[in-house]
Amino acid sequence: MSSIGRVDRLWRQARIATMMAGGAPFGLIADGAIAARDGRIVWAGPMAALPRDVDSAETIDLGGRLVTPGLIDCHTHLVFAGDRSREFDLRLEGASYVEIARAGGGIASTVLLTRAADEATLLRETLPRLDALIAEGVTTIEIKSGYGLDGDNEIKLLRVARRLAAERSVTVSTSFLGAHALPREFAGRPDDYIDLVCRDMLPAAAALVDAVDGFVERIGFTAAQLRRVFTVARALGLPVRLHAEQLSLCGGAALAAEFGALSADHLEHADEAGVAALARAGTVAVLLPGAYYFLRETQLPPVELLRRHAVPIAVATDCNPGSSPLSSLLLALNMACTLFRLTPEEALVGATRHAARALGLAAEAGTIEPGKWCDLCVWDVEQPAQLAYRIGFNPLERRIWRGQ
Ligand code: DI6
Ligand code: FE
Repeated sequence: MSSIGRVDRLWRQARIATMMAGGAPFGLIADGAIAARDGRIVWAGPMAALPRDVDSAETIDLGGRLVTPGLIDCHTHLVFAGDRSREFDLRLEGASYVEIARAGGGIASTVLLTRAADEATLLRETLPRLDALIAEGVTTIEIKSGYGLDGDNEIKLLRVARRLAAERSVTVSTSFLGAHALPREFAGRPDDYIDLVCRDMLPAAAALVDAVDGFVERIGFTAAQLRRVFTVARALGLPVRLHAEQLSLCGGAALAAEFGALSADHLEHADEAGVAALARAGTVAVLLPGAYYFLRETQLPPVELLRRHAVPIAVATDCNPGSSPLSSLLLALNMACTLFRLTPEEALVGATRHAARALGLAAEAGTIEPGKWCDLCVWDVEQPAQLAYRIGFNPLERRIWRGQ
């Protein structure tokens, strides 16, 4: 029997969904214990195998409750000002998302409001969205820029994203999304804007950035334009991710694969060649059912192809004001099952293990095993599948971030 020695905290009588691959469904341990030291898990396993020498400063009996890894929302546009409820009206009257964008609304309207807001205002407007996610057990969140679209405003958004990590007990991973939409001062000159992104904006933001994202789409940028941005990202040593094949097939999946992207996101219109390329590159497919639902899309992502090619699937909220004003990751799990036909286990893996991988954090988070951050959710449910099954119900009993 192994030895643990002194630990800060020991949780006992837990039903643990470790979310590790290869064992029982959900990596389930029926009657388990978890020990943490210095914010990391040092031991997790069945109570019967708990080393006798464990000496814990604090022991917590969970009374048989379910424990999962802390949830990871690996795709959000959390920091923005204002809302787009007027566009919601227009869409319900029949206008499409693309028509609204082409008429100067859409992302561009949020850019105007976001440029006008200072950091304190953005922080104040963003915290309720973050708190809603945290209340459901999110312990790691990815946050993109992309509503500034000039050097100073993109940096402002990234600084607010970093501030959020200081204000709350949550891990924030940032993505630079300068190539999200064409700012109106560059109307008709997309290549000039990409020049600015490559020469000035991205290098200036790099110190605040964990990865580089982009939007390859008819209302976004071409794959050739994003290739230039990704080439700069590579030179700066930054990993990439991409909004790919969301509204049409534009070659985003192939581009993501070409650069060994951490993730390719949305993918509703991806074809088999794109999926096979993602598989070869080891890129995670991030599915965003909130955007599919809110835009009333009908083209389903190619889930069967992703399974057949063994592409890891993650699920996220895409929380943003235009296509997915969703601040519930549990609802995203339910939607991934009801709309995309993921199994509850696939959905939960998608918000834990595969989400960690999509952020390049597979060694730190996403499963309950020794060495990882001690980020845990304790739930008042019997079965892990219930987390994806119920709608509009939050059974979180407690949330532990870095062992606390
Ligand atoms: N795809 C999306 O769904 C979001 N961004 C993107 O590239 C939408 C952002 C918005 O409409 O504000
Ligand atoms: Fe998005």
